[in-house]
Amino acid sequence: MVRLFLNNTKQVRACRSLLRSRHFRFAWASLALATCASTSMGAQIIAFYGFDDGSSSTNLLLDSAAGGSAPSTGERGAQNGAFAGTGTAPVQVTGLVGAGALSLPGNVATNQYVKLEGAPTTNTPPVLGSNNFTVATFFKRSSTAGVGASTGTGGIASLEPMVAKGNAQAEGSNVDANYILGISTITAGSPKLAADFEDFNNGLNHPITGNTTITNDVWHHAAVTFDGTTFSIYLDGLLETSINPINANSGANPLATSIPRGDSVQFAALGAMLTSTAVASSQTGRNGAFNGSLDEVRIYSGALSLGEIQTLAAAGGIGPAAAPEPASLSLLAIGAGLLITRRRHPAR
Ligand SMILES: [Ca+2]
Ligand SMILES: [Ca+2]
Ligand SMILES: [Ca+2]
Repeated sequence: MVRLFLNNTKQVRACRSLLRSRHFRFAWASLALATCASTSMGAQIIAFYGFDDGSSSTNLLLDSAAGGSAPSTGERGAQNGAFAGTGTAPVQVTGLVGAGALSLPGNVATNQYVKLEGAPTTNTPPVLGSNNFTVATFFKRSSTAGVGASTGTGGIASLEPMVAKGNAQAEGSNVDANYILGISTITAGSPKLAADFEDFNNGLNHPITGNTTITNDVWHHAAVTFDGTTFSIYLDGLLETSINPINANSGANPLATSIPRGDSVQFAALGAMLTSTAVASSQTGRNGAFNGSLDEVRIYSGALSLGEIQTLAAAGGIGPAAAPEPASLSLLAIGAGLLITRRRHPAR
């Protein structure tokens, strides 16, 4: 089956019209199972952290909506970060993109991390949840490793969290995890990109792990997407792994309940996994620690396409050059087929 990934309603309509046409059916009979699908419709950025606005703790952690660079439509308010925990604080370092990046010290026992969604001492209703999502970031993992922690029963047994909204807390309610993106250290000496979420049915975890061993002390780009049915992770602008999560215990309508807990009230964080009760003054409610740097952290309310993820990675000089939109290529191919058909059958 051929699947054409399109980026807006107009392209989807044009694609479907071509697939219905007599010329198309004649010339492309072998591709009769072709479908038209959109990938990134509805994906809006809901938070963005560039770490470019100065080294003070306030400016370093600004969501772009609060005066940072390049805000976009769909922002869910100024979800500025705040340092939480005790001990050594994260600092601003030279950015891969823009002036700065965030360097996290990565010790779960004593060091600080970044809590998003409300001040560290208040549990205001979190707003960075979404059933469908893209979470993306540049990262440079330090050879001085962080601290791996379990994402929950049936999840990833040892993960250093980079961007996460959730922590092992309870099962089957809004204190399940919405999204967790980090580095799996299950296999010693062979860290891999990894992600997890817990579903609406009973909090079942759906872990996914990449194939490529992460090189330390080098910038990479990571992204994880859920588009309603497919959970995918991308490293340096290339697809690593994707799965269609289905909870076998979901009963009559597994697809409807095997989706991420977009209503999670666990707090989003950088360099940590937090429960719904995480507080600033201690490490209570925290698991895992990432040791290294993050830059250009982006959270979207929908799944970006491969081409869009490659564009993000290319901003840091990483991955393949952003390819032409897949839709354009597909329509070009269909158009060529149409021309050939017309030349072979001028009387039609
Ligand atoms: Ca930056
Ligand atoms: Ca849980
Ligand atoms: Ca679970």
